[in-house]
Amino acid sequence: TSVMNAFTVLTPKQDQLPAFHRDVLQGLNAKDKYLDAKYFYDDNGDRIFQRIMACPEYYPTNCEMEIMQEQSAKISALIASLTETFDVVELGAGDATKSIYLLKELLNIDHSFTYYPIDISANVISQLEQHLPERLPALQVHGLHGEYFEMLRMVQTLSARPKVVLCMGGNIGNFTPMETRKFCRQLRNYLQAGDMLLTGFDLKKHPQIILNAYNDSEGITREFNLNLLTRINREMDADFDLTKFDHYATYDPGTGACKSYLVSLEDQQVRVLDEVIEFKMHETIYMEISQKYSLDESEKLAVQTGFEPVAHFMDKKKWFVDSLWQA
Ligand code: AVJ
Repeated sequence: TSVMNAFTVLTPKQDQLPAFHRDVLQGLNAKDKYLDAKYFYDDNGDRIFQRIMACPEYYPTNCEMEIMQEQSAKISALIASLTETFDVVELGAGDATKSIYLLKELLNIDHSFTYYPIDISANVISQLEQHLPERLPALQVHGLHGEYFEMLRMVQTLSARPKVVLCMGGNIGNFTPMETRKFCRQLRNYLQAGDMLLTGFDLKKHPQIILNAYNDSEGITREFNLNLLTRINREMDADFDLTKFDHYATYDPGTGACKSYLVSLEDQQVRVLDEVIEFKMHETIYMEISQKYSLDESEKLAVQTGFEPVAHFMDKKKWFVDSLWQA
C-alpha cells in the first residue's frame, strides 16, 4: 500500500462545486438523464410557475384555493381543539396566497403565534416578508430561505411551541411514493408527538384532466421545463439550444405518476461547465414527477410514516385534498 501524503487527501474537484452544479452534472451524466424539479424555481421559473397556476388547464391551485377560502375556519377550529399553543411552519410557502386564509383564521384564535415560511427561493421569502404585513398586520413572520429540513432544524432552535406544519399545493407530489414515505418519516422525526401536518394531495381523477394540466395548450409548462436549460446555460456556462428539445408529459392512471420529460430532437453535444454531454436523437431528460393519490393511499401513507390521519378537506369536485395529520 502506498503512503498517504498531504496531496492525496485534497478535496476532489466535484466536492467544491455548488450543489446545483453538482446535481446537474450528476443528472446529465447518468445513464437515464434527469434534472431535479426543485431547480425550476429561479426568478424566471417563479414567474413562469405563476403563469401555470393562472392557466385554465392547471386546476390544483383553484381547487386548493377553494378549500382554503371556504374551510379555513373549520380547519383552524380543529387545530385549536388539538393544541393550546402553536407556531406555524410552511414548507414551500410560495406566495402564501392560499395559506393566508388559514393564517387569518388562526390569528383569530391565537394572535401570538409566529409564521415561519420556508422556501427554496430567496426571492419568494423576501417578497413574503415584505408583503404579508400589508395583508395581515398582526402576523409575526420569520422567513427562512433554504432546504426544508435544514430550515426545520433552525425553527426548532427558535421555537419550543407545538408546530403546525403546512405542506400545501401538492409539493409532496414532486416526490416518488418511495421518496414521499422517506420524506414523511424524516419530517416525523423533526416533530414532537402532538405536532400537526396539513398536507395537500392532488387526487386521482379522469386521466385526461391530469395530463392536460401538465401539457397546457399555451405551452407554459413547456416553457417552465425549458427554463431549467436556460438557467443551466446562464449559471453553468452551458450551450443548450432550446429549439432542439421538446416537452413531453405522461400520466399513468395505474400508478398515479404524472411525469414530464425533455426530448432531444437530434443527436447533439452540449457543453456544460468544462464537460461535453452527448445526446442521442429522442433521448430524454426526466424532469419532474407529480404523483397523484387516492384518499386511501394518503391515509395509508400517514399511518406508515408515524402520523394519525385526523381529517380530509376537499374541494367540491373532489379533485384535491388538504389532509390534517397528527404526529
Ligand atoms: C409545485 C409541485 C405542485 O407538480 O403540480 C406544475 C409543479 N410542474 N406544472 C405540480 C408543476 C408543472 C407543481 N407543484
